Amino acid sequence: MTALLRQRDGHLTRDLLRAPGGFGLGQVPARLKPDATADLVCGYCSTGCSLTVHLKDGKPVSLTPAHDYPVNRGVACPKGWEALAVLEAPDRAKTPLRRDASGVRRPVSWDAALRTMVERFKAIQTQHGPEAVAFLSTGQMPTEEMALLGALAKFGMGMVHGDGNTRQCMATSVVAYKQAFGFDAPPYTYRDFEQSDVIVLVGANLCLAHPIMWERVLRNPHRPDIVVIDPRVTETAMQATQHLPLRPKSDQALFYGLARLFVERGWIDRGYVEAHTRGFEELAAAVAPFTIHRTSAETGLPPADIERLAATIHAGRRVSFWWTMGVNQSYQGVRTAQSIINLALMTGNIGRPGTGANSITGQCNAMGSRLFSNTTNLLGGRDFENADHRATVARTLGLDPDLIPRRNSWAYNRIIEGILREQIKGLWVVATNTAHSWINQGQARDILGRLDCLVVQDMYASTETAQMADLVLPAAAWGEKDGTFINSERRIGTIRKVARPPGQALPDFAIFKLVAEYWGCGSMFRAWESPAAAFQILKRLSAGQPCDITGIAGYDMLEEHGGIQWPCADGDAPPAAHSERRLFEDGRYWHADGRARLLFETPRPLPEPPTDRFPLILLTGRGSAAQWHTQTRTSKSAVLRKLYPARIYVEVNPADARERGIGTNDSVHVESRRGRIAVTAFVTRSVQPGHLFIPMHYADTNRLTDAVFDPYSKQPSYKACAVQLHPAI
Ligand SMILES: Nc1nc2c(c(=O)[nH]1)N[C@H]1C(S)=C(S)[C@@H](COP(=O)(O)OP(=O)(O)OC[C@H]3O[C@@H](n4cnc5c(=O)[nH]c(N)nc54)[C@H](O)[C@@H]3O)O[C@H]1N2
Ligand SMILES: Nc1nc2c(c(=O)[nH]1)N[C@H]1C(S)=C(S)[C@@H](COP(=O)(O)OP(=O)(O)OC[C@H]3O[C@@H](n4cnc5c(=O)[nH]c(N)nc54)[C@H](O)[C@@H]3O)O[C@H]1N2
Ligand code: SF4
Ligand SMILES: [Mo]
Repeated sequence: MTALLRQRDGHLTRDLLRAPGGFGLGQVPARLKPDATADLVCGYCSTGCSLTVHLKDGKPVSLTPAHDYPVNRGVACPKGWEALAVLEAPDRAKTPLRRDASGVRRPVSWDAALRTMVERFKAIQTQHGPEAVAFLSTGQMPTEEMALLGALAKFGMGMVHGDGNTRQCMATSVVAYKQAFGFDAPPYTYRDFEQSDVIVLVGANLCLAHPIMWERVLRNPHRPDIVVIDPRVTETAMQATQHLPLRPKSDQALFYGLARLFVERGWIDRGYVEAHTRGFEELAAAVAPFTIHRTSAETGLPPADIERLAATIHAGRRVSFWWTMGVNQSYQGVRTAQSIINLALMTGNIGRPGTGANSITGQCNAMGSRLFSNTTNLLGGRDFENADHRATVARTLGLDPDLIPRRNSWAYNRIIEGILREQIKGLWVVATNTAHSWINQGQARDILGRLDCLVVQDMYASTETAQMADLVLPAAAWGEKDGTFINSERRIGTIRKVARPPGQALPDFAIFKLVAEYWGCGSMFRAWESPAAAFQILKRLSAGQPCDITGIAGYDMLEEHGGIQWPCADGDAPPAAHSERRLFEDGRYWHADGRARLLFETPRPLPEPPTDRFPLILLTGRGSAAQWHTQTRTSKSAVLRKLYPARIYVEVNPADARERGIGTNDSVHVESRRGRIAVTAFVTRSVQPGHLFIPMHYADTNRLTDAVFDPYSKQPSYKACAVQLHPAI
């Protein structure tokens, strides 16, 4: 039987490798001439720049930013320029690795790896129930791959729980938008950056984190007021016309204080509020206690600065509000995001050029994950708990509706807790580095270590999480496979295979197909024969949803148009090439009554306030434009390595440094209730007295952070915990 299986699977593997759509191990696909160019959407951040890869003799030799793409128009940041360089690193995962009885990871064949994975996961499910195996995925794979993983895991392998690293990043915006607008939809187009006369950036450091969006701000011909609300003097704040260095997590109080001022002064767009929103009177009553004095006391901002910001927003004709992780990564992120949405709605700053309540996304395909990964949403932005939605998805996929779980997945934090409580015994981690990026890392690693079986699917075998794995599955990377990403402005763009994956590494799509075959549910996914075929399935899954993309013929149309923003429904006039579209121009939202909701709640104090023992607040975030997250990719480029400090460092205000006798480049210890780490001091006024900042890119940072979460979105509150700083003696 085993021999038969092996023979059959051997055939299958070979068939899959030969399949159309670029699974293959061979050179670049035949459709690309040996000396051609191909345009690929960048695989790092959500800006979604297009990069032109130049091939010589069938190999990629260089890359330049695409000139005619509506997103980046000929520019790219250092990560984009170096995107090819990181593919050839020596620590690429080239063959499956399996941990043997003595604890050493040894190379094995795909056949052995897949048999091991299936045997061990099935044994866990037999003993502890199907829910005892879960997955964690990503915002950094093509939508076709995420959708196949989510469908395979939940419909084919019987899992109920699967979440993504987008929980660490976007969950707050998802919930905020769903509750306010009736669907998860960032409403803007990047042209809004160029059309605003007031740009309000809340907890967003565009200059580092979205440099090409910042380029769009610089193209604004209206000499806009640029307001940065951030406790730190970031690179973006340095270029702002107004910087409000508020106390961490006091944004909600600030926006309620602003709302009160607007109500008091009659600066409300009454016509818009009455026609398109619900809950204004209740909101006005709820913000009444936020007098300028209370707001000033809670935010630490002088009353005059708050008044000035109010006056600027009131005077603006096209005001856009943008937020990122300074808002989302908070124990009260959802209500904070909604306090921003409220102000945009109350002032009628939405649905017109240069306006909007705009959450900027993070990873290249965060939006694909939000709509199609089948984690928190059922495929196509639907709801697992809704029988009609399950029926539609089952019909579209030709499946028995009973195969679709009737309840939502646990969120990431609950999956981790489930391991601790021995409810989850097997975990499949795909394209995320939990052992580095998850909050309170000491605890997270201890918990991952308790699993019966940890499978890690990554392009590198060296990540902190892969090093803990029982089984490593080697994945092809960006540039080595086909598919689509959805950027921050809802634009769908393509990536193409231009390079050969190293060794036996396979595109994630092919790995999922193989897992399906070995699991015995391959027949459920026959129609998913290639990424291009999967795209046609995604289109059908989107039909009738706000994110309807049935009007997009396929990859060629996407490439001809310079990407296409959703919605793009079949029957609608096709969008003009290179067009830029925003949502809500008709003032209709996706709640049944067509109105947006104004939502609020009393702000809460910091969960871990400073004390005598831990008197400082630690902020974390992006450290440079050249570093990406846990650095698995960006640390492989010699060019990028020159652009950031190799060693972990902490930014300290001169007052706190002086008090402790600390100078720049001194070795210091930063300690929280979770642990103590050794870092280098950088004394700078960019952080306020009482605050420290450590970039997230270094493995030790999350040894300090405190595992608290927003109650609605379950997003981790990475950006404020209590710490102490000592000289290292
Ligand atoms: N170079 C680079 N670019 C990236 C990434 C990367 O790793 N490297 N990652 C991408 C991803 S996935 C994401 S999610 C984005 C993140 O993009 P950003 O959110 O812009 O980046 P962060 O530095 O995490 O956080 C932004 C700011 O929030 C501030 N902040 C902290 N607490 C508060 C608060 O309570 N209120 C306010 N108003 N501000 C606060 C911090 O001081 C920080 O300057 O970047 C994307 N782009
Ligand atoms: N303290 C602190 N912690 C944070 C944050 C913070 O601001 N402060 N920010 C949080 C945020 S917003 C985010 S998004 C997370 C990010 O956290 P992670 O998702 O853990 O970070 P990455 O380094 O991007 O991990 C992606 C992994 O996927 C692999 N990979 C890349 N491409 C592919 C592919 O095509 N296939 C496969 N199979 N693997 C691939 C990479 O090698 C890498 O190991 O970190 C969070 N953690
Ligand atoms: S800004 Fe983002 S999408 Fe553009 S090149 Fe840089 S990392 Fe890539
Ligand atoms: Mo993120």
